[in-house]
Amino acid sequence: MPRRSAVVGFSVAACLGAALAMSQGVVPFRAFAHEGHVFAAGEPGDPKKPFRTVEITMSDGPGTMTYTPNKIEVRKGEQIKFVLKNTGYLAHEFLLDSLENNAKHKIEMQKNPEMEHDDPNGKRLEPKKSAEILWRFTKAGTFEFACLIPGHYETGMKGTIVVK
Ligand SMILES: [Cu+2]
Repeated sequence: MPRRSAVVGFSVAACLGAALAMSQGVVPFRAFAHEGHVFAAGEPGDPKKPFRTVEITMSDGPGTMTYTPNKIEVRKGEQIKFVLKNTGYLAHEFLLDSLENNAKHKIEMQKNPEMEHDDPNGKRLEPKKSAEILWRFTKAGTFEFACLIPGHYETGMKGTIVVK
């Protein structure tokens, strides 16, 4: 099960980083309250609370890979249901995180290109598939959604979410 262990390995690394940050007194303990997961962009949403639906299409063509739209504005505290549709010919992913975490994760993905995601903040979609993510944006700031399959980010698969 190389895929599974790759994902676990990444989580352990994230937790070690969290523990180190806590021991240095840099980050409050509450930030790590989600079963050991660190979600920089907020937290998984509550389907019983109101949400706004944002549809995002993933597509690819000769020399291009895109999310449409690739810029979204959200109010702090708002819940968004992302309806993800892969209309391309290749598999794509949608990983919602801080720019820093996506950059670190991208390096992990270069070592383990087969790493697959099915997490509260990230999905991998085969061609012509769709998926949903319900997310609550609890923090103001600029976050990113990205496809970290090697080569895709560089070809344009990144988007910005501004939380005000
Ligand atoms: Cu992609």
